[in-house]
Amino acid sequence: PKTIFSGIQPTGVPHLGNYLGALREWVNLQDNATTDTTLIYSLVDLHAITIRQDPKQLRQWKKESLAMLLAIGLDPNRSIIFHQSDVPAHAELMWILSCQASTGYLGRMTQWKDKTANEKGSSEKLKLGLFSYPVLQAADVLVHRTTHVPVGHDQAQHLEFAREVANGFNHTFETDVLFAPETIISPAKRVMSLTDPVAKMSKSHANPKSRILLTDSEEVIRSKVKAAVTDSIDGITYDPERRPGVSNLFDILYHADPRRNDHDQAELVKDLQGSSMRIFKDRVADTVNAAIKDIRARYEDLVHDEGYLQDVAEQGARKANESAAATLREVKNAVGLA
Ligand code: AQP
Repeated sequence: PKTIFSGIQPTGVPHLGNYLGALREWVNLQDNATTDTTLIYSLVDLHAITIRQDPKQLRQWKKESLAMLLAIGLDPNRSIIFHQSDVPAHAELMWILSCQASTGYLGRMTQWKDKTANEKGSSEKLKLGLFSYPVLQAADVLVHRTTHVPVGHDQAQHLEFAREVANGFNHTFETDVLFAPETIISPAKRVMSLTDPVAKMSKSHANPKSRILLTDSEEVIRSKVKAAVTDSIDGITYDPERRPGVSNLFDILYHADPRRNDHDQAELVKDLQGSSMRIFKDRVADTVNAAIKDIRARYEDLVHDEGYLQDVAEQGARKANESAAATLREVKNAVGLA
């Protein structure tokens, strides 16, 4: 039997990068899963508060993110979908693992180094939760005895840490209660920002034109793609080093196309070589719109159905609590807490 776990932070409406890099893979895994596979998908709200959130806004984003997970095609009867803070075992296991994890290892994490680079010299402002969140991430995965974790490239290092923590714990307490999970890296590349194509597309970037939201109308998609930063080199070529903007649009076009598996990207590049930038961008906008229009329509219905969303959250919390309870009990036993 397999157990698949993954999470997304409810820090805004998910964007095309979240979808192509992660969420679409979650649905694929669900739709191709055999009956002995357990699928667990979490809205990781405890991770979201590692940076300051407005309480009203966070509550709204939690609801919207849940509606979006359903809109993309996750089925609550097939996948366990839940808010992380509804399952206290995550935070409880995190504490126990924190007493095992080395601060040196955590300090070497790329994301910590990136996020702290601009806060140099002001450790008063740097929060402990931001430093230790890979430990919470390890607990998220380990508490469900996950065997496989689908993530984007940027998360591979944190998964390595989770394996290290699991093996270290088992070794220290002479047990085999924790499973070291395998990583499933998403086939899609990182989707880059439309306004700054050397940075990744992100929910929290200040400029809303930098990302395409899964809720964007056709008109909005068209205008964002039209305004996407490219370059003044003639023609359309694929060259991520010299032409990051155009190449990002190529990647989006290729990965958003449902027929992508029938041809490779080089063919697509050859097809479009002679096009003008306007025609190329139109094609990108059309393809993105076609890929997300049904999601957008389902989302509009779901997000207003408060009763249904609450039922799904309660059902998910109940199942996730059950899934986590056995591991936590055995961990506490191993440590001598129970
Ligand atoms: N630009 C991206 N391209 C491909 N995959 C991406 N992911 C995020 N951005 C891209 C993948 O989406 C999943 C959920 O991400 P997350 O919400 O947990 O956090 P994040 O990676 O920090 O995403 P954002 O959108 O940039 O959010 P904020 O701005 O809140 O930090 C992950 O599997 C991630 O790899």
